[in-house]
Amino acid sequence: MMRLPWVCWSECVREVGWQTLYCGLNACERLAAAHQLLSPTYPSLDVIIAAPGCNRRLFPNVPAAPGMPCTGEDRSIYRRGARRWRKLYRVNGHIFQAKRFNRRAFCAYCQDRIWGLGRQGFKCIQCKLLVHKKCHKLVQKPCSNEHVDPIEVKDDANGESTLGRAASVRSRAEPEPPLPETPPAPVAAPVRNEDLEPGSQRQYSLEDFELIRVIGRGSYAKVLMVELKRTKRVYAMKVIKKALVTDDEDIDWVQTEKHVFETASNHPFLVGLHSCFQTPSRLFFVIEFVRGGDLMFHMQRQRRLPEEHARFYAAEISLALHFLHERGVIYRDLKLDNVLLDHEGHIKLTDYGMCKEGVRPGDTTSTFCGTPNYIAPEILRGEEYGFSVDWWALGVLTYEMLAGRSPFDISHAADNPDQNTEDYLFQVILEKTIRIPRSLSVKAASVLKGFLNKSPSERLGCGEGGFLDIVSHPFFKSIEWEMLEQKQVVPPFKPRLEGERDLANFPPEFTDEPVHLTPDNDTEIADIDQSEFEGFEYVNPLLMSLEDCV
Ligand code: ISQ
Repeated sequence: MMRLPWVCWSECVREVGWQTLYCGLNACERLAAAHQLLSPTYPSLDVIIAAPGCNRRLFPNVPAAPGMPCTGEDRSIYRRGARRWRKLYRVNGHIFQAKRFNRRAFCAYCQDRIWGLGRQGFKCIQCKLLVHKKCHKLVQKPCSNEHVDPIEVKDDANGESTLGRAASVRSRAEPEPPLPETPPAPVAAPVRNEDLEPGSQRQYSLEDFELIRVIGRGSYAKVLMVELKRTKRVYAMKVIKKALVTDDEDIDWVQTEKHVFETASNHPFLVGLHSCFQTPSRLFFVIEFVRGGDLMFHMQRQRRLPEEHARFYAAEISLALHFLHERGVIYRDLKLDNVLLDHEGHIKLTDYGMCKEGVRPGDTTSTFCGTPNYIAPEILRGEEYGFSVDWWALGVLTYEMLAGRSPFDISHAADNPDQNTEDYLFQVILEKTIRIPRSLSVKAASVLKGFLNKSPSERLGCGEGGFLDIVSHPFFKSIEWEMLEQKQVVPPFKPRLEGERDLANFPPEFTDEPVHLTPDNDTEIADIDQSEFEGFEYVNPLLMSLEDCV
């Protein structure tokens, strides 16, 4: 386990709605990395860190009032992104990662070509040796570059190795060796609208939209509020830099996100897709705009929610998850930040980049991924898992709504460097008995215990009765599920909105950001294999016909 040379140091203490934060951040360059490693989730984590010997402070001030940020404070640091840990296979000193090759490459073991669909090849992340997946265990030649990248690898059941921690694996070694040349494919040329057959779908491009404001930001993407000039309708636009989508696993998530968007467009509690297009440097998802902000934003202002409110959100989220599960999709990234509220107060889940598609009942998968505070014990134990992980995450989220803190709140451990790591959080998730606040009703306590059962086979929603066990749980007795699914139940809270474009429910650290996209950089573009993004363009026919009604 990595030891961190940080000491805990708090300067000013303040109330931010539902939790206490100490701020007084240290401005040394390692802050971002240290923050990622030290603070397990978002705000509850009053760790504020300073490197020994570094005394430049970002916030040597106290906030004007409880709940207000310190001057210069960027609240986005409290939102933690989801991660996908890569699976690596160690053989003869090589550390192989699955790769998809769409250019010519040859197997160093059998000399045949590596080509085709799926992750057909393996590449050593140290010496860059390329082999077929089927040949990787047979490689006799030891890795020539074993000293690079000390990476923590834990053995999995197959005697192969699964990586434990994201930060260490994300750092990539040297640049890729050149593969035999084939000219890079051009960006799929957008069809010009005037060339389309009457009645066929028009393609969109950046020129069709006016960029209005930044409304969100994640590790890979920036989300903007935009206007489609032709109709004056407002949309959210997720912008992803192709240069950040560099390896095959990343390209997979872009494709998964697009597929799930297409499925999601048919459900009232899932954000739907309007269109997709690309420029040489970026991918664009145009998404329906959901105006009420996310549950993270609202929880930061509410401390905790009345049971009635939490029940309503948990029930709508359950319907959205069940819809995805029925279509073979594990969502894998349920968290407060990904639950949006529409203008009436109904929920919509967003962000499908972590989803796993093609899962039939009884199927399992094994990728180690998610947002640390919400990761289910079976993932942490390295077990194969299925839809159960989403019901666990719903338990964590419902607990947060009802208790105003995480069930795995380790903020008390802030000043102990050994207890401030992600590994410690994972140990707590695996071993700690969850304490339910005594202020909660018996039914609420029971539903939380049901979802937060560390054994997936005994977890609520995962037994023989499946989703019906959730529907019939006493906590949800007052829910009329059919009415709920039709949006016929009035939400308990209506976001305050003055007009269609009011951004009062989005964090100012995003909305105050300048909205422009940086100009394309030719050298960066030259390194992008555009063939990876062929066929990304998409127009949702349902939304198109709605638009034509305008
Ligand atoms: C839609 N509306 C508002 C915010 C959003 C954030 C991410 C994705 C879609 C969104």
